[in-house]
Amino acid sequence: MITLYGVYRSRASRPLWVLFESGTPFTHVPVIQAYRLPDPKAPDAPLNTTSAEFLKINPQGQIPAMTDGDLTLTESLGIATYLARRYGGPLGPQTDADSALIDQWMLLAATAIETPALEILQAPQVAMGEGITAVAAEKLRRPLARLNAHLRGRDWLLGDRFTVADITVAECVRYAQGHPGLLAEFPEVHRWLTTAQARPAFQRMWAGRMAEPA
Ligand SMILES: N[C@@H](CCC(=O)N[C@@H](CS)C(=O)NCC(=O)O)C(=O)O
Repeated sequence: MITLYGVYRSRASRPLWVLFESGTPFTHVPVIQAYRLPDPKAPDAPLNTTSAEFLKINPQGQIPAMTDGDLTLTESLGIATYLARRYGGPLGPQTDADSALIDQWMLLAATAIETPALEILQAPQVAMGEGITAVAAEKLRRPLARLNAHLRGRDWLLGDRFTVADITVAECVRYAQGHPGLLAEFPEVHRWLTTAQARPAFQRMWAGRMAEPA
């Protein structure tokens, strides 16, 4: 039985989207980030990333984490791809080439998109936010241009099949969606992201997220 640890308002959104796409049953344990609590060590504090019980699952104290029988995994992208391979049917790779392409796009998202996109998401809360946003947007233009060219004439990253690659990349690009004009520069990325986010499984994940306190 799968147990997924981590609130919706975290990178747990990635495996949650995979689980909802595939209709896989799981137990959800909504561990919250300690930094979001006034006193994470208080006796009545909810289960959080510094709780002793959770540190037994992920000694690094980060969400998401997952157990499936004897297997314990951390790292949202590793969990998402495991779930897609093991339980996701067409969401996962069907051939070695699929497998390589899923890794390629996931690694592009993790190394070239996630950090600058997060800087855009968090910029409104920090000093010098406008400057940070401008620099981050410039860093994103190169990988977004690549995605844009690749998606021309394709519905999804692997062609006509929606896969875990679309989930992992879309969840990283999402962080930059608040930028006022960036995605308009990349219409194929905009089309692809909007279509992915219209899927019932994304909507279910998003509703879960909205139901949690900000
Ligand atoms: N590379 C990790 C990053 C995990 C991560 O930073 N998780 C955040 C929530 S999205 C967290 O647990 N923050 C609490 C902390 O770092 O103390 C992954 O993708 O799973």
